[in-house]
Amino acid sequence: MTTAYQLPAFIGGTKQNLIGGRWVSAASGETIDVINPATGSSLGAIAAGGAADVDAAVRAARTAFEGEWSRWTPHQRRKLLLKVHDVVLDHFDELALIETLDMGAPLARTSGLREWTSQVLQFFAGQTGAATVATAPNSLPGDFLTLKSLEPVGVVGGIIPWNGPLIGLWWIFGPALATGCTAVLKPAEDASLSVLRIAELLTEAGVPDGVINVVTGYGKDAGSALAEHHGVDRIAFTGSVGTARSIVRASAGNMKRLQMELGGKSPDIVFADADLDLAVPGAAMGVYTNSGQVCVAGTRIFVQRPVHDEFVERLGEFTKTVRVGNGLDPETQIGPLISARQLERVQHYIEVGSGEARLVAGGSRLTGDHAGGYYIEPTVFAGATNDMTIAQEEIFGPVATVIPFDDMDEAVRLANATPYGLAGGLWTRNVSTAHKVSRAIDAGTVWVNCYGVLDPAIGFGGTKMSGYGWKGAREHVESYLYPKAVYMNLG
Ligand code: TXE
Repeated sequence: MTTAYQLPAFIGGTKQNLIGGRWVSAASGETIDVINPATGSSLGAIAAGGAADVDAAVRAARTAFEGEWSRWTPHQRRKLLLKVHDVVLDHFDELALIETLDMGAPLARTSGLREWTSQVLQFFAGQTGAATVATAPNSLPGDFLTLKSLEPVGVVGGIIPWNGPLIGLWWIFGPALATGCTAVLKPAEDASLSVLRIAELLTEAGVPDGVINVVTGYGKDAGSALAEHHGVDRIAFTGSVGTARSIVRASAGNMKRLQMELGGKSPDIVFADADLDLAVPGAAMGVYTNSGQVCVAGTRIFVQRPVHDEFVERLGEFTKTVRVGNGLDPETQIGPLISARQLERVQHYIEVGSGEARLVAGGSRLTGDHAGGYYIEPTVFAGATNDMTIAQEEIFGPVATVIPFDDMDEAVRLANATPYGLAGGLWTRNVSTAHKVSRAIDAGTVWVNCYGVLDPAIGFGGTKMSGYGWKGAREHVESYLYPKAVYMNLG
């Protein structure tokens, strides 16, 4: 049952790109249909941007970077970010609805991002003074004055995926606005609407023309053109490892600075002394949230043998209670997958998993009222080992794989036996276990007795094949700046 809602006026028609403060169609005139994953019906179209559009956007971003924007003081940029904060929050109900319609996440989740959005914008507003200048008056023999400053790197190309554009875009716009960089953002072809609406709001909030540009389109056209463009100084990418490799190669031409946040196959370890009332729903939702389309999803659940059977049984029971449906229904906990392609991918892995391990719950596509959408039941496999395909490859769907273990050493060894290193979790009442294991897990972020919480002032990032470059905190801001030394002989 979906409650009555008013379709935002923004939905429908053909959207254009924002280039140099003007809304323009793709040079080719081509468009991409926008599909509501909950119903399979059309929400309009976006521009299918390509190399010519990216080139125009990069030129506009360069002109803005070298123009009036370069003379804005940190104080002015802070005021601008706070204004953006207010305008975006004023429109948050509309933005959440657009995101739900466009990429399927439940309204409960997208509206719940209001507080996080407020925090992330306030955080970046507080970072506009990061480009400080340090002086060292007497550090060299003779009469020298040395200055060390941090300068904005220039034009930043952002390439983001479809699993949470309402979150992903701030990791690019936030630091760009804070540091005086300019940006060209290429959202995913499957979910661009909330980015385009926010681009309108940024203009309304007073972001100068050309500082923020948005070019929609396919990765092979607009994305690769951005990665190759010699007018781009830095690429911030979130997505798959395969695409990351091609971006790394394409960006070598002018030695772009890179930030790569890729996938994961994160371990979530349940020790025998854990509070299972907390661990069962916590670990389950650590996989199912956003239909499993989360880079940090804790998809490999390692459970210590004394509680293994009880845990599996309770996880199966919990999973059957999770409400899957149209994200507009306030009761819905899990919406559809993003696309027919993603549904096919997840179904393929469920088939592989059924041949490798024991299916405990879920596993089927929803039919009946849900036939038009890309819904899959949350799914649990048990009796698995860490070398199985479902334990090694990122599925990006609501599929949990439970693997038993005997002791702490084995848990850590199995947890780290993956090419990825984005995140991990553990559930225990023992503070010593919590410390030892959280240090031993090879991952950028570890949660203890919780999963997926994120403070923009602390941030997160990955290691190994999950990429490099921290999102959030001072490190993120500094990666939009480069250090510069000036040695002055005063003699
Ligand atoms: O990702 P892509 P896809 C993983 C997840 C998912 C799989 C495939 O396992 O099932 O990747 O998803 C743009 N040059 N993650 O195919 O291709 C593309 O248009 C430049 C994990 O959607 O990486 C989109 O904007 N750009 C991940 C963005 O890259 C290119 C989130 C991501 O798409 C390009 C998403 C190219 N050659 C998927 N090709 C996470 N870490 O959260 C594509 N793009």
